[in-house]
Amino acid sequence: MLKTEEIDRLFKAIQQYQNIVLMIHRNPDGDAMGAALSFQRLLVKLNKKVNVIAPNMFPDFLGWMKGSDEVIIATKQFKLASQLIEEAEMIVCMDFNSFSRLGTELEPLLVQSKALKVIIDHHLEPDQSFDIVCSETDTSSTCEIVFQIIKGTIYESHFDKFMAEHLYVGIVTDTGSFSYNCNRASTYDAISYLMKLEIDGEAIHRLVYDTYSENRMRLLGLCLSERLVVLPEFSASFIYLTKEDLKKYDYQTGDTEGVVNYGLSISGINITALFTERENKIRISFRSKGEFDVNAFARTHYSGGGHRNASGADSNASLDETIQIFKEALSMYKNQLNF
Ligand SMILES: [Mn+2]
Repeated sequence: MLKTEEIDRLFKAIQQYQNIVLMIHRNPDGDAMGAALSFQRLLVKLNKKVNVIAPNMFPDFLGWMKGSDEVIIATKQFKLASQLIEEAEMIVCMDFNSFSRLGTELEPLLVQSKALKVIIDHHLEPDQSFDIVCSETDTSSTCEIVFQIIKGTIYESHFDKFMAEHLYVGIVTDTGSFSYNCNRASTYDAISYLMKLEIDGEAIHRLVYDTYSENRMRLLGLCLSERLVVLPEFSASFIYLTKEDLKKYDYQTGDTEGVVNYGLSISGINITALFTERENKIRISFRSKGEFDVNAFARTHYSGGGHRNASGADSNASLDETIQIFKEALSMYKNQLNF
């Protein structure tokens, strides 16, 4: 549950501090961007100096979001990012639950910072290192939490079309266009409220989803025809991509976004994974149906984490070894997976 005391403390801190930094996680997604840009909009209206910092670049399909061009990308402007973090009186971490999701360059800066540290997030088991915790795992998205935080306060009158569009992006993308993590009436109450601010949900959907490059579409084709492995005995599937695959299709950040979900679209499959071979590690995404907990699965077998039905991890083993670990882990859950 979002605690009203924490929301009160958050707004008291906002009144108190002038210089605020909003941080989002590595590989920013629609939820992180939507949450930070809408919250920034509120804080700017309250005459705060507020910057959004992302560890690395957001995908192109979010480039239309107003204010995205002012997000400070640490890989491009590290000096500026570190200076802003150092000067900040208050740092709000949005859509991630531990400093480690910032990557090795920014993490120490956050740890050293004397700023008041706030988390606004919906991932399981947030770090204990935050001063103010606005975390609720039983919700669609961080954007929905930002909505809940503001709604019902004296700041509610600041909601505008700009904020509504951005919050809508986060809810749509974190629920896969209302196909998972979306069985709560509160999500639709929020959507209904945002719609009344005259946003064009259909246009936003097109801007976010109908943006494939030819290479990205062909990479998806490769994934489905050549790189998909189905393991019916475990109700499991996985897709893998090698470095060479990514190179061949001129991989751009975000090109594998959503690919993992196809493995779960097969009838009778209850867990799936996407293994992507990057420069010095294997990036893994997990998805599951129903009660099978891929947050616990990722934590136990790969020191990763996330949500019950969507999680991720990095592996330092080779691609083959990483896939082997997956297969061996599956055999421990055979009964839980055949539901
Ligand atoms: Mn999220």
